[in-house]
Amino acid sequence: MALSIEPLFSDPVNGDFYKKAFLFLTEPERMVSFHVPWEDDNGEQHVNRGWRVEFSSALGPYKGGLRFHPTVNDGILKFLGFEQIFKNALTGLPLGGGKGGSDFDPKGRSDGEIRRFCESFMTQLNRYIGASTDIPAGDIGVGGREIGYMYGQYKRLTNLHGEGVLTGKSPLFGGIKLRPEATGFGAVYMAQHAIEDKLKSTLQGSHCAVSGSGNVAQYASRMLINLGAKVVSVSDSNGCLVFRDGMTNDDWDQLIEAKQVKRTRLSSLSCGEYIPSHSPWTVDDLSIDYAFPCATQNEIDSDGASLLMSKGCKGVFEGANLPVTAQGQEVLRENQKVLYIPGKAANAGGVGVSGLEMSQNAGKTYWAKEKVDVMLKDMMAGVYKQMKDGAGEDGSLEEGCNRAGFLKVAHALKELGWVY
Ligand code: NDP
Ligand code: 2IT
Repeated sequence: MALSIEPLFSDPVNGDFYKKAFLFLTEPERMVSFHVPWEDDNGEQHVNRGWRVEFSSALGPYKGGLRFHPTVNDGILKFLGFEQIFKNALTGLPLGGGKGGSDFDPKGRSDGEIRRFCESFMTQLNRYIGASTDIPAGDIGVGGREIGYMYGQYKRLTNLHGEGVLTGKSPLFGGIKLRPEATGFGAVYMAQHAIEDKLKSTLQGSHCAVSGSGNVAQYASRMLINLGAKVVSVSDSNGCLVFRDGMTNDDWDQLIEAKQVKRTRLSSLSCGEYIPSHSPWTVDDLSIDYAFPCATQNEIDSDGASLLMSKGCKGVFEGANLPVTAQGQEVLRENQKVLYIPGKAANAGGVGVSGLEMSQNAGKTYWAKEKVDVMLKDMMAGVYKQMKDGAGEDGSLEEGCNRAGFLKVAHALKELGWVY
């Protein structure tokens, strides 16, 4: 991000202002941290830490997901919240940026334990959020089930119902249709735009490696299959499941059953070839035309990026947030032909449809899935255009999206009188 923004600091007219605005944005407006006590199924008490980073409200209420994972700490949430500011700016909706979560590890926990944890988390969090203040959603370890339990507790505590205070809710109580699919579908729509525009090609028949097997990976895979691409991998933190001829619809159904219903590991699936202790970025003999990292940050290091380049990979589209390390990014930049689209553009469809859920809730109504899909496609086309325009004649798409997001927020800071 900083590498793309730095050249703006020498702009003869606005350089000093851009520098001040960037520095202003590097610290969150507010950050809260709290205890989350909860009881396991044996009656034993545990206490985890929860956080909410309210990073920037320049464009609108703080907006961003909640992550439950043992690696969560304030530093990780700050980098995620920082990225979220510029991603949300690119959606074209009036959304500020935030992120939150807990170091709670949901793996292996019963439904009752998850519910008790979510209720306790919301007992603390509810005092900081609101439909016009801060609107959390899901991220790693937080899906529809967790959002439901948190919203249930929010309703009990506040006597406010039908509020767009959380997004990613069930369509039974205000959730927008297509939110579960939005991040993965959006990443593939973005890849389609870039491949058609820059390579005059399509995804049809191409070998696409997907990492992760959670929400984003599941629906990126679904849309890639719909478009005739071969999904050659998915993964989890224990290993990689490889489909050399592409995942079939039956394989995808098995994946969904395993992950959404049984909540089990990829190693238990009877389809594909399971390679323990590997990710799609470490398997030497896997053909990859396009990479869709959809697991977590720093999953593609310089070796992974070099391996992708040696295979002739033509595009990296980040479904996850910051999945390529700084050294891995250098490898991609050296290869000037590869289409590299950062998460703040490629995965913006998730928060974009969350923004639509807020509008839907404010209107006390429901929108048809087809309507939401059209709006998601338009939004991704808009993000692609801003990225291309931001790149100008010589810049990369990476620079273009970083600059377009930043400039929008910087100009808002000036008009609000917050930076002058
Ligand atoms: P899920 O919890 O649904 O799935 C996460 C997946 O990533 C799992 O397969 C998990 O494997 C794997 N994973 C997590 N941590 C690691 C790790 N340290 N090493 C290897 N694999 C890991 O999360 P999502 O699909 O929602 O999120 C995936 C990424 O997409 C994240 O970077 C998130 O920030 C980003 N994102 C999500 C959006 C959303 O709407 N959900 C929107 C935009 C971005 P395991 O089960 O073994 O942990
Ligand atoms: O990283 C992200 O954009 C998300 N986890 C989704 C945030 C949201 O508010 O829908």
